[in-house]
Amino acid sequence: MFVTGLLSYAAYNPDLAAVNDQTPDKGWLGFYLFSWPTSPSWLYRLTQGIHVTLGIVLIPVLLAKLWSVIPKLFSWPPVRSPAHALERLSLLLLVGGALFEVVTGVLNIQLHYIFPGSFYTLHYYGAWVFIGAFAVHVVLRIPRVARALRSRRLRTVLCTDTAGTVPEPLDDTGLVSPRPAPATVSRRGALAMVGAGCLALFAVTAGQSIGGWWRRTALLAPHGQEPGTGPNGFQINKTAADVGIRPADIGPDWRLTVRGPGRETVLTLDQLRRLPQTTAALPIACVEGWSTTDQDWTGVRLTDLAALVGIDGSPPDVFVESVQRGGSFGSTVLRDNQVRDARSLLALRVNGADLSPDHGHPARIIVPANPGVHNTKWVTRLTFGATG
Ligand SMILES: Nc1nc2c(c(=O)[nH]1)N[C@H]1C(S)=C(S)[C@@H](COP(=O)(O)O)O[C@H]1N2
Ligand SMILES: [Mo]
Repeated sequence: MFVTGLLSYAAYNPDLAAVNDQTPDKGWLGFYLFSWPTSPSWLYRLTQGIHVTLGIVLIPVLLAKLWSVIPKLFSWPPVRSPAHALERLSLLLLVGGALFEVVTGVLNIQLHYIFPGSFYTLHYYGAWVFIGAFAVHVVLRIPRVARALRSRRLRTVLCTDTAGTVPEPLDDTGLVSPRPAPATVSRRGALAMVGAGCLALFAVTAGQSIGGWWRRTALLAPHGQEPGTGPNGFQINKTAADVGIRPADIGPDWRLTVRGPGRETVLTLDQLRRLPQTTAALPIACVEGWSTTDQDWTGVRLTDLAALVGIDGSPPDVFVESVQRGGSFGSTVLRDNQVRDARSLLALRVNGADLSPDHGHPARIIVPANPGVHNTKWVTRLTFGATG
């Protein structure tokens, strides 16, 4: 979870520009940031699919783990020494961090933005708090874990029914209830329940990341299972109406402005259509974990648009703006390595048809392995060499 989360953050190019990033003061927590590659084109589909699917699938494991340590809440006295106090504080960060990450993550993928601030900031800092506490916890507990695992055989545990299930012997860890009631579930029963919960969640979640036909099995996906039919019949994140795009904004008066150092050119949709057209099979992969299978996008290469304003050879980063007013997804900065990929397009068509208004008509960005949110729809201005 932590690694795929950090990868997702790097994929956003947060070190490029303020429009990409809502995480202020991250300082050296961003030490690892790197240029997110464009190959393989399904890279973000994979890493973010794993992040979100795994996050959901592990919820029963987290709940079972917390349930197993409930006796600790009642251990008395709550603090025995300064060292003990420190250790309990680290547990607060561990348990709090884990719950916080799950709750903010699930709220985000269910499109429920009730956060006091930016999701990125909260989820990013939360992840670092959790992983720090987790590392401390693992180091402190490894010897006890090893002892406990050696003390019994898995086979024996799996063969013991509820009647034969006896509590752990009382020790000084506070993990065992001092006056346990008779067992109501065997250890194997508890394991099976958690496993079945994980499997059930996997079965109704994974389809949204696999895309295509499998989307129908994603019963927990907030966008619904059926994205429509025809060339434009694949998942839509936000419709034109959702973000306040007016028909006039994307009608005959729409223009594309391309800017380079000291040069600017303005194109109509017809002029764009007369430029050399390239087709690339690329997916859309959203931070929320859903993604599409490859769609055939057709449009003008970003490198060809850079050449229009006199940038030949290796184009720099590009600042992309849409006709959208307000909101946070209306603009983005793409890195030079993304601009240079021959499959990076300002797309006008998809699967052989004009883009529908909801998929970004008249023109949208599509870049291989790019997080969905940076594939800006309803584009109206490209500024090469600027970062917002
Ligand atoms: N202008 C604009 N572009 C946008 C968005 C938006 O809200 N406004 N949403 C982004 C997000 S979060 C995703 S995942 C993709 C989804 O593209 P689609 O709706 O065509 O599938 O578009 C991106 N482009
Ligand atoms: Mo997205």
